[in-house]
Amino acid sequence: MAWQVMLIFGSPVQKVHAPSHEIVNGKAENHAETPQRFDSVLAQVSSPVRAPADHGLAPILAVHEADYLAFLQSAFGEWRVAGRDGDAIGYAFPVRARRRLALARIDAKLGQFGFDAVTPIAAGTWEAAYWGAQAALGGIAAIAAGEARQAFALCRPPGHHAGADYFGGYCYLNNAAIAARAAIAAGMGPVAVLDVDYHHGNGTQDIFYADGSVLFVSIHADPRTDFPFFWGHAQERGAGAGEGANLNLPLPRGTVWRAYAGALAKALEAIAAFGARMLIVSYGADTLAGDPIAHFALTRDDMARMGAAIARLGLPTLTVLEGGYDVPALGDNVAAFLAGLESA
Ligand code: Q9C
Ligand code: ZN
Repeated sequence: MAWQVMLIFGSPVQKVHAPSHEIVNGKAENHAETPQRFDSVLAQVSSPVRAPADHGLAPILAVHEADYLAFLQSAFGEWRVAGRDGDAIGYAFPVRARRRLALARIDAKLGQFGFDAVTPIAAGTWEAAYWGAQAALGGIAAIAAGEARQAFALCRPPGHHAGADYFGGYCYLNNAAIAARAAIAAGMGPVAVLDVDYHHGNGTQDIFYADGSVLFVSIHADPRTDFPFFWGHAQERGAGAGEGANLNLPLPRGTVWRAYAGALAKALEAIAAFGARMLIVSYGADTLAGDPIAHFALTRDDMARMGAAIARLGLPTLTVLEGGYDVPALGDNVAAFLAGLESA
């Protein structure tokens, strides 16, 4: 048996982000992406969770625009100054001619930088997202230093729907992309990002779409039926220097392990063919049967199978947490996936 060290990173500050509501079917419902998700994972992982060092804003600025980061830091305060209760949420979005305008009103800024009505900015959103990104950077630093061959970052809020200058899909900072750029800066490239969350990782795709130094591969629910709808279609293959470095493998609702494993085999083949030397996995447990907002039908044992299949690539691997909304089951699924990853 190979005794690989899996180091786990996360900060309790990540729990201060606690949005109350999201818009579901036209009504305000309790938000699915809760701080209890952090505790569910904390209770089930086998090794102690390390608080990450503060790597500062520079590695985040390697992915996100400075004005977008300034907005994330000031938005909730501006919302309060405007006399509003509750969380900041936009209601008007620029589908045509999206560009930077010197907008005064917080509602306008929320539309300029956000793309949906399910991703509120709450009191602790910036601090939680910042420390989630630091958790991912802690994992890269540990692997770069040879302390571990694998790491897991307990990122919540999640990251894969966030782009260079936008938030959405419960995501504000793209932890996987920040980690990928940090890995390249540390000389660990070429990097592949494998996204196995139920939803397409549109933010990660967008960040690397014309960047041939990172391969992005995603297995997800067909965007014709599922969020984020506008991205994740099979014909999106990258552009310019990134032409061919984007692979989307959409699957229908109801997908079970047999069909999922076929898509995973294609994904792993593409990662090997790309010549990746470092792997970042965006792991969402929302592929689990019975997830309250998603519609695949994988089991806990399938999570272990998925981890083991990925481990056969033999690459240094950072896993970052994305979705998974069956809160009591989340920690056990993460633990099963990580045990699979450590088994090869
Ligand atoms: N009625 C992540 O998993 N819409 N984000 C769901 C359900 C938003 C998911 C609608 C889903 C966002 C990281
Ligand atoms: Zn998801």
